[in-house]
Amino acid sequence: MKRRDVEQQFQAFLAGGVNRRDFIQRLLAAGASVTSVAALLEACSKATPAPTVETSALKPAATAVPPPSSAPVAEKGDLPEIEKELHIANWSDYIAEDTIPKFEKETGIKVKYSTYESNEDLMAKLQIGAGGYDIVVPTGYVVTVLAAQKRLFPLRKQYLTNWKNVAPLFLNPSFDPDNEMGVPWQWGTTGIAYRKDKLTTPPESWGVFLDAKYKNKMTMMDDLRDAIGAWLKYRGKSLNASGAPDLEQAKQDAIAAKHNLKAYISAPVKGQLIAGDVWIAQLWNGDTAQAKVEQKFIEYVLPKEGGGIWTDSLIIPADAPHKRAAHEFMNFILRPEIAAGISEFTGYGTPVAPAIPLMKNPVAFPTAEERARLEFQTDLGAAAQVWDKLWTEIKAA
Ligand code: N2P
Repeated sequence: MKRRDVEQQFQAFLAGGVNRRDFIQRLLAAGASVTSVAALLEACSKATPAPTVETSALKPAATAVPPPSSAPVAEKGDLPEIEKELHIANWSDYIAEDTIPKFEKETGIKVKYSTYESNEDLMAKLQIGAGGYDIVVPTGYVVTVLAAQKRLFPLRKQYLTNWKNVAPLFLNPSFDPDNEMGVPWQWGTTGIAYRKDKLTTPPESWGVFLDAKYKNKMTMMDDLRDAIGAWLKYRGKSLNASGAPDLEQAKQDAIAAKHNLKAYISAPVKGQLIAGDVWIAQLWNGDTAQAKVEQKFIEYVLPKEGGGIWTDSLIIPADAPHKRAAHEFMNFILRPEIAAGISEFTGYGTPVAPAIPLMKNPVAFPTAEERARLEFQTDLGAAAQVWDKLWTEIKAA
């Protein structure tokens, strides 16, 4: 989409001629990506309406305006009685098989459960506003974006009696400094899964994806933050970099590697790793552990240049229809035995401290040496649009 068209839509929106939903739909229909629309809306929620829109108006301005009238005003008090339904959208393969049945049996609440494969997918589900979701599970930097847009319902801690079980490491994260918005769900890292029976030497660098020897036997994640982030790390940069030269270099590296890739694919690559169609895949530690249960030759490595570490959180969208039932679910998964069951299945780390001694193979918190190589993704702010454009160019190359 041309910048001029974006500016026209943006101006009409600021002038009140286009409602929020139409504005979002027009941008998406015209080919704008969800990440750039999200960044624009974030800028919007902070920008003062202006008669003409200069490029600078696309950046957050200092003066705040109230949230759009469609966003419910945050209530601090009690919620009505527990609703009988709950709609959850979560990443695929990210919960134990018995978690939902147990919750339904115990509470009588009927759960509708759907899945997605990336934060981009999740934002698309939320942006079109058709979901009616009560709980979704974004990564930390997305919590920052949604909170800035006033699209989250602040937690009512009076219903979270098990909050005391959250390990201190997960209290007051930078993306939710006062723990007002999210309940930590799982944490993990982004590295490389590989088939040790197919390779002579284990991969140790993101540079392995540049090696034509493994052409069509390798995949990287279908996620711009992970896929571009890896190339920034490869060159010793931050995976949150926004400088033009760093991003240009990452683009060159990504395009060079793309010629060797079978696909950009995230969690669903597990089947191909198990079958041996893929030997080397950029992947998260937990999904790798799930695949290893079925194929013992699958291993995981954190490249020497470092990778990503993240926490995903349960959050309640501001327009969620069943907010009290959502709190019941949050409190349920903070129970040690329930949290242990979830992480035993997912292969990710649990933020619920008393769950750890109940587990056979708990994921250990990263050591100081590992932490030094790991970096949290943060909100890119205005640079999100630049990343978006880069990703489109990489995909088209
Ligand atoms: C889902 C794993 C999602 C982790 N299988 C991404 N933060």
